[in-house]
Amino acid sequence: QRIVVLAGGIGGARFLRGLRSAAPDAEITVVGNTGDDIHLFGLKVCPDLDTVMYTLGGGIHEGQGWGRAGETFTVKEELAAYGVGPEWFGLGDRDFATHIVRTQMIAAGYPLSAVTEALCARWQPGVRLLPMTDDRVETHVLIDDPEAQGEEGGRKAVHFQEYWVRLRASVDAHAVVPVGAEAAKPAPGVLEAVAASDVVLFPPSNPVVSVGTILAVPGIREAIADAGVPVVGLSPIVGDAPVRGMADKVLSAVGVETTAAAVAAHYGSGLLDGWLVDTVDADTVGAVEDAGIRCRAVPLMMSDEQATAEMAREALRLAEEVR
Ligand code: GDP
Ligand code: FO1
Ligand code: CA
Repeated sequence: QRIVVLAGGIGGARFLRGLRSAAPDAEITVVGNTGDDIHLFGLKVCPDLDTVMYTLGGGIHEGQGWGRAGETFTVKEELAAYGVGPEWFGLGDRDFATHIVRTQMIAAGYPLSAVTEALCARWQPGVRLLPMTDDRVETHVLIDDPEAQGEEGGRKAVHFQEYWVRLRASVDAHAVVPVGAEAAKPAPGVLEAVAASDVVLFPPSNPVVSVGTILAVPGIREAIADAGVPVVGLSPIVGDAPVRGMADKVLSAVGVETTAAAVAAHYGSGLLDGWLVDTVDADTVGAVEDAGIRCRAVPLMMSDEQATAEMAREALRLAEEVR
């Protein structure tokens, strides 16, 4: 069985760990979000690709969900001693090595997809990890700018990481813009993997800044629709709130309510064939089905690998039902 998964960071990575154990013989291709990528200290950092790679490769800081286990921060401290920031983004010493290798290979002319493959040669994630694109795409968030002049008050765009990590999404997002997406091409292998897939899964990743950004790369959404295979998603919203993180802030920026049913409607029946909501949202199953999307309520908390594997089995079962 060939499975394609569009993944963000933590939600995508944890789901993939469950999927890998639920379908050990499947050929899993992960299309990873690169809209969160940021250049810091001259280095290219790919948080979502690295979260998937470290999580599946056994190098993740489990409690935190991102970054390396057993991490130290000597380089960050030394940079800070020079007054060189940003201090709000915690790059650890072990993680730095990944970004140095990546940046060096890119400078030597390798595309990000080749670099990711090289990094994965060490981590052996057990899936094929592809960036959504080799081109530069950067998610920016439009927020109020109290400093700006003008009667209605100005606005400014900040990098997604600045909005998420520095500001902790504490101010309203007026718009979320995947800068560069419209001119980006899917990375080599992405469209081919989708076309050859038996099922496409949307893990419980952020629908706006993870899955939404991947779908913003021209050709990917179309390839999924054209593949003619079941497309099944799992809700990252449980009990009308994100299980973790601030997805509600970016959902309201795109005019979507923070409910499992509204996220399904946002993807739409033109894209999504099946949708899993948590048992606490069982009352919304009817609304999702009325929108033309087959829906089931099952436990969706990824508390451990067994529970996550069961979620993956439910998603694959639902895919068979809608096939
Ligand atoms: P990020 O890039 O690290 O933010 O990770 P993703 O975009 O892949 O996933 C983020 C989403 O995962 C958040 O909106 C969370 O609500 C969701 N999430 C995290 N843990 C769980 C869980 O155990 N169950 C469900 N259903 N969603 C989860
Ligand atoms: N998230 C944080 O909340 N604080 C950090 O300092 C931070 C550093 C960091 C370094 C490398 C990396 O791969 C991820 C990192 N993250 C950090 C996670 C992260 O960038 C975001 O949670 C996701 O991109 C949100 O989608
Ligand atoms: Ca992310």
